[in-house]
Amino acid sequence: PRKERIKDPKNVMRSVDPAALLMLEKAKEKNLLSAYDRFAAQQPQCAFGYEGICCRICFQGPCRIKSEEGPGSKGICGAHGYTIVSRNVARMMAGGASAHSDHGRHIAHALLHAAEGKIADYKVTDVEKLKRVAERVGISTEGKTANELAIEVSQAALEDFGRQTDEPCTWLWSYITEGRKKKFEDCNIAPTSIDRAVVAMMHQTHIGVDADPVNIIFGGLKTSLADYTGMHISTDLSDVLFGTPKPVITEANLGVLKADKVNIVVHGHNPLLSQTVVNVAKEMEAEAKAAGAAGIQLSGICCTGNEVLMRSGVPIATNFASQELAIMTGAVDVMVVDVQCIMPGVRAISECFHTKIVTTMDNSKIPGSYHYAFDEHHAVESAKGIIRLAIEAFKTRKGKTCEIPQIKNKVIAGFSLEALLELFAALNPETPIKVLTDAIEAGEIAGVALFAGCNNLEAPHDNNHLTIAKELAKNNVFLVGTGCSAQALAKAGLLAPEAVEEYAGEGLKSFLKKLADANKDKLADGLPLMFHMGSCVDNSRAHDLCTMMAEQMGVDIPKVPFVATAPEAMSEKAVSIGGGAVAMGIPTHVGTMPPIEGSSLVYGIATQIASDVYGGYFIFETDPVAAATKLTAALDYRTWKLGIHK
Ligand code: MSK
Repeated sequence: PRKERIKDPKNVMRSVDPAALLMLEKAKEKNLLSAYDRFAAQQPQCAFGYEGICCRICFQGPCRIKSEEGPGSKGICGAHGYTIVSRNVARMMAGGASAHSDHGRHIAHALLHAAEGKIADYKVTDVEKLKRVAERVGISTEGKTANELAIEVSQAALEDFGRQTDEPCTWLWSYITEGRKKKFEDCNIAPTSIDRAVVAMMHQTHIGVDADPVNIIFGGLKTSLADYTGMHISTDLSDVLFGTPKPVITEANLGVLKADKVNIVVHGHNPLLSQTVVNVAKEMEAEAKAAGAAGIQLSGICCTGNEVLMRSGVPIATNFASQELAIMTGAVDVMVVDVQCIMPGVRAISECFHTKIVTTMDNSKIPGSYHYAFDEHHAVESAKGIIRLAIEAFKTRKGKTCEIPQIKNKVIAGFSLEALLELFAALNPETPIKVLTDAIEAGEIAGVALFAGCNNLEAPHDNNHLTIAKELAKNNVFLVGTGCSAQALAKAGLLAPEAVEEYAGEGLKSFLKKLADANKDKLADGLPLMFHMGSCVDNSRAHDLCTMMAEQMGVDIPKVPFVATAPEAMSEKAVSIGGGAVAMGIPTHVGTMPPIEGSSLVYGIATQIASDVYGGYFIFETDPVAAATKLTAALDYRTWKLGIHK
């Protein structure tokens, strides 16, 4: 697939999102550049780097694997291609684990400081969730106030970052099956602490340390499980601070921007500031109106967008690949960004408009942007400052034309695991998860697929997400999603009930109809084709769903009809999430090629040896229709092994 990409630098179909296509047309007219143009300009990309056989770990290099034999077939130190490929990919896993976990650490500190009374702008919002988490991680709730419990829970979470003894991370061990615990112990891939797993991986892949690709990849899986731990901490403690999501009805795509309102777009991943902006914006409507605006319009991009969508119903503006296109509408007054997935390109494009880019985190600045140093002690103050900056920017926009594509779709989202189980409970109050597993056992649905991950312009923007989702729905697969994948479907209208009628196979349709009928009193609008479970870190919610299914079915995860797909993966976090899913025993499709094709041995470890050892494995398939066929086959194989005949 990579060779085709290099031969086709123009990547003719750039997006399947009609709003993005409209903006790309306008960009062309005005000669505005975006990631779509830069992708084409980067072609042909370096084949050595693309295949993972470029080593830059020491600066005798870069070394490239140039031939099959002779001195050019190894790095200067003698590193084989398989060592170079595995070191590179394992370092990606460590990078992803660092990003998710640092986010989790930030949330844990905020909860601890709020509970200790050191910060006033946050508090324990969801006491029931706090109790559930405490019980799950083995902390007694008896006779403790919410703050006392929150202190113990956040301290236990922080211990998972820096433990120096050899017990596995609490958040990992508390949420997985007994079978997985044994497997991780046998393979020595259970992290004892997040920071240690990442440091160990950086050491293991230093020049002249580990040359064994299996050992390196297994070390990478340990960082992936550290990543899982950090994601789970982020999800749990965000729910405690801001509330566990419940179903919300909202909209998605660039049409959610409003020319007559102050448009504030929140972008990145960490809900600490963005949720405060959302909360404070309600109080500042009057200030916006005094400036001549019809009000404040909030919208989101990437996973900060997902966090505030899930808890407050804030509409989605767009997803990763098209973030610059939102600014090209001329309607965005402030884009407030925190960490991860923020293209530095947003700053350059904002120069052509009145838009202000506001960075907020010490570790994530863009030269030339406004920086509001965010600390949780002054969250409300920072949020107010940012909203006032947006109101000022709105004043300078008055009289200028906005070119907002009038394209948006209805979205039903907010399906935390708790919310999903509540839907099931309407049919089976005793054992809600049985509603799902019974439907699989009856052959009504083929299994469950988790859609995760990013956009990668190697594939036409959003095309893989939509094609695979439609194909799987047609084949009666129950769909859950997170991140930019769920946003792709939201923008295209697949998180609206109408999509069920249009795309679901007969079995899935009848299953969703029963569920919708039983929940009519709570969700009169019906149910979506895919259940949006949240941001990237909320893949932990989907993992918990899979674990519950395993426990209900009385098997370990490698036997559960559950698959995952990252149709347009691109980030280190995606590599880490993928590694974790495979270690958990889940067949995991990736629709854009990670840099591993330079070693058939590493490719084999990912696609076959992983399966033999963990029961989960990677499926690399860039054709979305073929990918859907392979995912359906993986589900069918598992249902057949369970003795379920459709
Ligand atoms: S934002 S990691 S592009 S999903 Fe979570 Fe989207 Fe991927 Fe970033």
